Amino acid sequence: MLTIDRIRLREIRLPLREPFEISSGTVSQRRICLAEVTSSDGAVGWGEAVTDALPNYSPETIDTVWLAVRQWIAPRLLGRTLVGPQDVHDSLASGIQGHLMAKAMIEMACWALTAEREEIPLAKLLGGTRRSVATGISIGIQSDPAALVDRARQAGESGYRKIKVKIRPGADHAFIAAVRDALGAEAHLMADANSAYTLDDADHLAGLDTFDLMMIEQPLGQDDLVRHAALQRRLATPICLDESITGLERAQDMVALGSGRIINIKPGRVGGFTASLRIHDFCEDAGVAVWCGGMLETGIGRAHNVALASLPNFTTPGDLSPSARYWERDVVTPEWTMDGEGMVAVPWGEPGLGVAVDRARIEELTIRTELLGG
Ligand code: OSB
Ligand code: MG
Repeated sequence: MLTIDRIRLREIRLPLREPFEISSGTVSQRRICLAEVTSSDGAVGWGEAVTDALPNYSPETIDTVWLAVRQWIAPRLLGRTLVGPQDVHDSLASGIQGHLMAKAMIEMACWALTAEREEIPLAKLLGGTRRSVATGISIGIQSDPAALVDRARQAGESGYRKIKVKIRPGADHAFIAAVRDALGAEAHLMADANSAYTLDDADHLAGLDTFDLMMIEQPLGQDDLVRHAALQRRLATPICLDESITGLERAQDMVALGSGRIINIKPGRVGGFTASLRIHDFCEDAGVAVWCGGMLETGIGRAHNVALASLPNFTTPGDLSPSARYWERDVVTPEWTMDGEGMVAVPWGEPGLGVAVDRARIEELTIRTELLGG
């Protein structure tokens, strides 16, 4: 049984070590919403929203997350007794449309709280099996191909198992060609467009087929499952959907329509772990590869992602870079690290998140806080 007594929301500001540019915008300092959920027996679980300041990746922002939790999500959950974290997703499904990132933050905090309380690793609670997870890097748009090649080379040398390059019209073929040329035929390369193209660009995108990419992620708009299907028919490169997959039904639609062949599961985007597990299991049955994406999370969101990526059907390296790729100093101890083979250890020896939340560090970064319930 799980009774949620209170939820503390926090906004922290955390500068990235270097700006991260995608087709729809650049972020230099992250605005991150964290939630600390406390149960009636005093257990605590942390959640992190995958939003930022602007609605460029999805309609949600840190401010809509805050509003949705305060106005609709917290009142639905506070003081209610649930059988367990498995119930949170469906409890929030009816009567609150959308706001999946806000729901995910709270839902995932409830799973972390339960793992903490049962003194088992979050990975185990979720049904994970891997001792370590393979990681890839996501490299933002660079000023020119030579700068991108530098980054990609460094990444390859540090052990990353997959190199994802952000693209947009005007920064695509020449950039990818340069990286393929520099890293050789064996390198595991992919591109992520974050919806920067339209179906009119089909021939242009088919030109990427010669670079033997593992996949091209989200070339078209979030709602464009039908157009993605038309595009996939014209590409040899598999399409991977990110923004479009907001739950199990969209994953089923992708398969039914042929809109893509691979799914980037971000638990923070699909409404949390329950939805992620449903998508994972469906894809396993359907023979669709999945991998765990990232949203420049702190060590808290990273703990959630690493735990999820330990499930068996996460067969492709995730965007699970170590803390030092993003921050001067993370908000957890120990920080997340990666070995020379591109593997991140799943903390099986520790209960809950598997890392300690550094409260003093978080306090220092906090801009605002609000206590709901209690
Ligand atoms: O599309 O995967 C994406 C970051 C911000 C917004 C969208 C995306 C990303 C990333 C970052 O690719 C991956 C990471 O966390 O390292
Ligand atoms: Mg993406």
